[in-house]
Amino acid sequence: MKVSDHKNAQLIEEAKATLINNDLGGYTVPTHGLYPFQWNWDSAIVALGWLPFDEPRAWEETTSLLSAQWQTGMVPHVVFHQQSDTYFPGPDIWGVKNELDSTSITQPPVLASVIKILYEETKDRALADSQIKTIIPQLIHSHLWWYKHRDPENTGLVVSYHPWESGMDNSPAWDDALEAVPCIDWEYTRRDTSHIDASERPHKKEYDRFLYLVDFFRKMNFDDTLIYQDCPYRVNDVSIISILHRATKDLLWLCEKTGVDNEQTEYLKERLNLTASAMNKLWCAKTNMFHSFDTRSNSLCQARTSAGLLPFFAGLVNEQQATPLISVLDNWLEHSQFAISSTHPEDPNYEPQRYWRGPIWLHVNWMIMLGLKDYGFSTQAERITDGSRACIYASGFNESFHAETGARSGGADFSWTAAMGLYWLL
Ligand code: 9YW
Repeated sequence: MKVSDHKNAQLIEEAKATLINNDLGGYTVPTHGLYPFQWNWDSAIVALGWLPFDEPRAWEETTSLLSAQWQTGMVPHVVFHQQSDTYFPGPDIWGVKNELDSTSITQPPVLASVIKILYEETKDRALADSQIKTIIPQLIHSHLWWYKHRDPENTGLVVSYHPWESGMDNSPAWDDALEAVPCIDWEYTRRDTSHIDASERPHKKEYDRFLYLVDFFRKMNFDDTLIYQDCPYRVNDVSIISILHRATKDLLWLCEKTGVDNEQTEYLKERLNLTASAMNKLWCAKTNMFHSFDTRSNSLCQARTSAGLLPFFAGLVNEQQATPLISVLDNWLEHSQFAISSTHPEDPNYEPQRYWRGPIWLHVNWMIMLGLKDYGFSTQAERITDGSRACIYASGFNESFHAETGARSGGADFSWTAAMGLYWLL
């Protein structure tokens, strides 16, 4: 379904206004109140939203994020550019002492894939050429960090230390792995549930463990080696692995276009091969899809989540896996007139309105859609595009959408949804 041209033009104006209103000068907050800082993968997606109407601002979104890159190469999950007491936990709890305040973890590295799009689609070539020169070394630094620090044993599969790193905070995929994490022993006041109804947010038992991990990183002095050894939560997240893989390919494409060819790019190519040869570990022949892997209990994470479809985005689905995985996806889509929900509707932990346990997230659908196109599954790619657009028609630019009704779930006036509208759907 498509709405009238008039209605579409109106939605485009609303989407632009959402970004402009969430712009705090060089970076865009996901939404005011609930998320008042710069988030890593949000900013990458948001840059795509700026692109059609303000190219310099699109690039600036990415450079402001990269300005917080750690000396190690890590690009943090949140950059606390200014103070705000509407969010918890703030910089005092994270305890990072860098020039720019940030959290001590990262988020799915979709940035290089976005930069490739910016580079290809920016009309002002002088702008693109000048930006890319400084950005490529920063991206290389970040990707080397991922592979060296998050896969020090060269298994081919990087690890994540916190559900917030996955960007899919309370996904049922993390339930068992999180259960093994102790709870913190101090009192705290959450801020999220003063903005959004608790029925749409993670439970306290999850927050208690989220915060234990935050404390743990600080106690380890943010030392990657110590954290790798002792972190009670250590997961091969299939979403991060897939996004990183695609982003590394996109980064190498950028390097080739701009004549960067050195030991580091050779190393990244080797890493791509290593990951491709390790992916079978994440395939489950019972569910016919990919799952994350808990390296502490040595077992696959049980839940069937949309992350398990992201290997399409990475080109990491082999010939034998593609057909059964497409059947899973077809069945998934039969449950809703909208798009892919974050958890499969037949999964016992599916909750259609609770954050990453059911609602539809448009940027995840966009990545799955791109992957399906690459594999030639154009019918499914179109179906996901239409269903994603239907979410915006149903309730606007929300953080996410109720998996069955398309109603608002989470925050309103949300930047990445407006960006997906502007770049992809409207
Ligand atoms: C947090 C901002 C972020 C997103 C994540 C989402 C949520 C909460 O909000 O995280 O405190 O990091 O799960 O994907 O980047 O929109």
